[in-house]
Amino acid sequence: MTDESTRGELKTGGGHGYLRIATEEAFATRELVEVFLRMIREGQADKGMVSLWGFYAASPSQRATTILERLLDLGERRIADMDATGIDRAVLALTSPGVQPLRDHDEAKAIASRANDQLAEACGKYPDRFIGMGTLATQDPEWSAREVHRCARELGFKGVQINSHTQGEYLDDPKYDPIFRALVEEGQPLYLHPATPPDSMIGPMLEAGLDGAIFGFGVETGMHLLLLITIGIFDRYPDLQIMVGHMGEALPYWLYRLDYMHQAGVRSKRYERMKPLRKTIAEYMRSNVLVTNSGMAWEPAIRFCQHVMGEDRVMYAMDYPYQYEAREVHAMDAMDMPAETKKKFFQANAEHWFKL
Ligand code: 1DF
Ligand code: MN
Repeated sequence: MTDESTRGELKTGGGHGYLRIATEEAFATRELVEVFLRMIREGQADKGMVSLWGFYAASPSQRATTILERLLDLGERRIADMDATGIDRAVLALTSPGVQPLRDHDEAKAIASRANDQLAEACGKYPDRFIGMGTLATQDPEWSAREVHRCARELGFKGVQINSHTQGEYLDDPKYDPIFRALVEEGQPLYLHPATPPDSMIGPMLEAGLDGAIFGFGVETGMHLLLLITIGIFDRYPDLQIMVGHMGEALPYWLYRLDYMHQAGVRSKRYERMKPLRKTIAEYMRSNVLVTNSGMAWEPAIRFCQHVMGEDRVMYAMDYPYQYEAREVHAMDAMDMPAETKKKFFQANAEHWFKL
């Protein structure tokens, strides 16, 4: 956290007109980090994992060591960091890529369910501060559907997070349908969180250092959401809500061109997979997609998204511990928008869409 104490304290409790609910906050379990390191050591990790977790789990740099410490804490240290930045409640999820890269499905399921149990325990200990989202071993869609139900009914979680591709496969593959069906049955959102692009995409980004949060995450995840929209996921599940971070992974800014070219593609029957949809992509963004400003504490982008998607669909996120910055909370507090709109951004939209 950069020191911005000159601007005064950030307090929890809503005295300034709203609670701050941060909606894309990460934790890790020790066994997951150990598995990442083992995969890297044994040559089973893809290039993205070598880049991302080779850094966070093994670099002696200050950034990596403090982030790793904070990821592993679901107790007093995290609460103290939330207090210090005025975060009333955090929606927590197992950090990316979760267990999705694991080749051994039984190991993936065991680590995912233990992570869910550990998160549920922390939420039980801090019920007014922590809100849980489940993690899934998407390698096994039927198991994952059962885990969606367990997370909702037994663990009290409010949604699930999937970290983009699973070993190069995307959720538009029909085999993942049970996961969507389970989410709709529970009335819970999917948070489609970034992962590093698979080896088939990461090539030119890697050497330039563009593979991770700086850009590769967004390319991978924005494309993933487009794959889902264009396969007609929201025609199949009109009540499904998908959340994405980082101001919509660039899709809001692209909407005009996306719709123009999508409709041109449909009319010309250029691609077998590109079928007519009931709505335009812009309309789905206004009925089935929610965005958070994780990593994007930038008023122009936030106001643009509120304008094109509706102010009920844009929510606050810090992306703790990867972007733990008090000055960003100050900047968001200072945004030039009506008090009611700001309360929606920080509090009311999260309460509504996560059903808190
Ligand atoms: C980073 C950023 C890593 C985000 C993350 O999970 C993550 C990063 C491993 O800065 O390397 O969730 N993020 O969402 O921006
Ligand atoms: Mn994140």
